Amino acid sequence: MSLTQQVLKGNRLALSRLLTLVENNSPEGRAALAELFSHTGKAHLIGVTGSPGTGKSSLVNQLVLQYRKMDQKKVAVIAVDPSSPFTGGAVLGDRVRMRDLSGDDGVFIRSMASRGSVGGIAQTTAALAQVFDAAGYEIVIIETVGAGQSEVEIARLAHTTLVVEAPGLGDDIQAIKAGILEIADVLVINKADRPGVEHTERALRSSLELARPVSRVYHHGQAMTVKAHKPPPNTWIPPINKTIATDGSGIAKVIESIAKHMQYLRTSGEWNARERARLRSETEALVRDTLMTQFLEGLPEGAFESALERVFSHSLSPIEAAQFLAQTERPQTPRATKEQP
Ligand SMILES: Nc1nc2c(ncn2[C@@H]2O[C@H](COP(=O)(O)OP(=O)(O)OP(=O)(O)O)[C@@H](O)[C@H]2O)c(=O)[nH]1
Ligand SMILES: [Mg+2]
Repeated sequence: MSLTQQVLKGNRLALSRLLTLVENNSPEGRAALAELFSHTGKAHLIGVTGSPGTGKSSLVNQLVLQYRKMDQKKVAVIAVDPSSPFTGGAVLGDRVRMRDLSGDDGVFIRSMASRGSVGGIAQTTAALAQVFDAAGYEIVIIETVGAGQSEVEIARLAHTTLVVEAPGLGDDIQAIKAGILEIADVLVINKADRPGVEHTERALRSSLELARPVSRVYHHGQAMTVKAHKPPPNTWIPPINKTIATDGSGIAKVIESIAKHMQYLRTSGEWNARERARLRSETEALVRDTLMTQFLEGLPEGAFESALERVFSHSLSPIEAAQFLAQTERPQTPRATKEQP
């Protein structure tokens, strides 16, 4: 039986091996992804992001426990650590916090360290999520540290994004600075057992209001802005949920918010729109890669490098270089064939 067939049959060891192949972007991994694609499109991808130490892993642990208790859905967790070149530390910490999940065959946890570019992380995460989706994991949770661009990329991948805050973390909401609030579908204030929860909640609410559409009215001849009384129908306003991830308080409400968001995505047509946008940009990126490879392979040996040298010395602009290369006469046979003995 092939590796992909074993994965589809639910073999965990095969799944683990395939995830490694995919993470390393190996040819076998890419071939397997292509084979598995027709089995994907069913999973609910949930992103969990927020500043370091807000309790994301603890929260994910609780969410998984709850999903398992509720309706026995298979749940996968991808823990992404964009800041660290090694998984070591993160894995150890997360293992402790997610130990309640070990021994459950319906749960699979995978840690991933960053490799190079931001686009790389998002692409690899997407690929791993596809494998889990094909393997029948109905819920795929992606945990990532809120550190900037990579979260936005990963949020674009997730259907529902949870942004986790905690009271007293250097306030007034690191999230706003990082622009992370804009990607939130559900807001979670974790560590609700700590002082300062009300303050965090107020700050979050006011920044949410700021983001909401306003209308202008005139009062005694003076222009005033007021909040629109009712948001236009079919807009999603991120709910704020308070949790204590260490004892599970408030988790049921978060699950409810996630379910409501899912329902909103389905009824508003947003689910389809997101899926199409995601698949389109993935396809476009691959077309670009393919064309680039074909283009470079078709050029005479060294033509690209020598054009680049002229760009470096500013005797040719990048646009001129591209035009020049596009017009360069191509050898009849591809270089690879010509070079063969
Ligand atoms: N008091 C309290 N502590 C919590 C709560 N949730 C998590 N913690 C603790 O906060 C610390 C960090 O929790 P993690 O779950 O590792 O946080 P994280 O956001 O995943 O951290 P990174 O992945 O390192 O960014 C741990 O010591 C947890 O036990 C909570 O609700 N209340
Ligand atoms: Mg963590």
